Amino acid sequence: MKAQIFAFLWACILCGSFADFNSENSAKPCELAHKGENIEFPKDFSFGVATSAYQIEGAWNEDGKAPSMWDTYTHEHPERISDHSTGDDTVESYHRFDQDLAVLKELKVNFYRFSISWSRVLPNADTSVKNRKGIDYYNMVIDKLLQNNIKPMVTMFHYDMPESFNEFGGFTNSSVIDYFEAYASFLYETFGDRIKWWITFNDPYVFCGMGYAEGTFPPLVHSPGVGDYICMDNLLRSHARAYRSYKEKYYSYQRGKVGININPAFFYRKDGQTSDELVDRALQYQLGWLAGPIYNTGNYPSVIIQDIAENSKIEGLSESRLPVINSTWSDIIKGSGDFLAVNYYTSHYVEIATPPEGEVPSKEYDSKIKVSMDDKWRRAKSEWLYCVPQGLEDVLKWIRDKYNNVEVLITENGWSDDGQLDDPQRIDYLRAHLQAVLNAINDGCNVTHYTHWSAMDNFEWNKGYTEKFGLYSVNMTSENKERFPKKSAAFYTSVIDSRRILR
Ligand code: PNW
Repeated sequence: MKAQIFAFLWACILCGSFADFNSENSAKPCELAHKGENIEFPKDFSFGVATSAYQIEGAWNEDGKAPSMWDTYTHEHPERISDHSTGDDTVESYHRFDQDLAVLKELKVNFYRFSISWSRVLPNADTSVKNRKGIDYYNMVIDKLLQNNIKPMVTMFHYDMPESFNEFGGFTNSSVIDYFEAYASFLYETFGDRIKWWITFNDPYVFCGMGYAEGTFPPLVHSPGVGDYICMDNLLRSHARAYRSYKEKYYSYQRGKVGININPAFFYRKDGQTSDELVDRALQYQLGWLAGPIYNTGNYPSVIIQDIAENSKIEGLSESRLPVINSTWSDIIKGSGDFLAVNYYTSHYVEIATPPEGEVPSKEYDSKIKVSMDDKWRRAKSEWLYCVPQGLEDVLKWIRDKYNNVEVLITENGWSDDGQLDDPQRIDYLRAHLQAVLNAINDGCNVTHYTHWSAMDNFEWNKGYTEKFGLYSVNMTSENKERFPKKSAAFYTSVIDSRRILR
């Protein structure tokens, strides 16, 4: 009896403090005022939603698919996933694409961004085996989208490296460049008659940083300042070669576009000063690391080259930890993007750390910066995600100014919660970020697509099914895994219908 009373009291305390967090949190601003004259999105502006293969497909070992490193990782390390879950089945999109299609039709999206599982179509990672059933699945997806007037947009690589290639080094083995180029060419050949939007890589910073520096994502390598830099370098070269292959062999008759996806934040000075130098440094270390070489100079940003060379010397190394891009490679890399795809979620405060913080070596240490969040910003369920819509507007303007107003696609933007159908916070976030996009367009930014992450709740990497980003909820306990619209889904459709952000 005592224990029951105690449990009851404890529950009350917990629910009380949760209610406090929630009401206090929702009182925080998550909005952005309209700027400029136009209140309508341009006629040819497209709205879509995104997913990725490992997060939604399931069928991890069916019909000839070989494991990716996310399959082996979740099987071997359940303790690393918040709810000890895996993506073995997830929302079963491999078997339930018709249900996904119904969602997309109901949302009235203009396009659908999904990713192809490399080891589902090429189980050996190379082109020695082309898995018919895997290819048939994506052909079915693409054809049904087109029949319904929904443009397919493909991500070639969304974290799920084939395990067979991971075993011999993954993105630290420079053979990955040849393997990725062959994979990309195979995709152009097989699907390029119908795919006009190709994204080579999703979120290189997250992938290389968590996989090869922090060691919190597979392949669990802890090698900050070395492993992550090599990963980024091989990934950049893989991207550039895949781009060149398209231009040389496929573009003349397929006429599509190829770009890369980067996840920037904007940075605001903690000391309130207005000089741009620190903000620029922070952005170069993040967005500029890959966008600089591709959309600007063909080489890494000079601030990065200098800092890392200096520190490497102090550490007694004969060469910089940052790989060198020679002139042959520079020519391949420079200009290797028809558009820049941006996943924007949140922003940070930035300050110079004196002395520099972080492990020696590490990106944190090399960059000499320290980032933080503001208590005044509204927080999502994910601890890294705060609502800072102004950051999206500012990032878009920075891209406009630094990269010659390259075409920008927002390929992800979204909010996490517990998955409730009544989700006013997601609506606030969506509304404010759409406003940021419209403000940026009114200010001359060349943004042509907005994509919400995600179409439906799915496997959120190390957070399993505990953080939900969907416009639709999925009944995970029923046999048919029905998808149900949240209130935010209707709001998004109202924007797509009216091309305005309704109050
Ligand atoms: C994206 N950040 O990753 C991924 O592409 C999705 O697969 C994922 O489900 C989604 O975000 C939600 O986490 C990001 O810290 C993770 O700014 C973190 C950040 C950005 C993108």
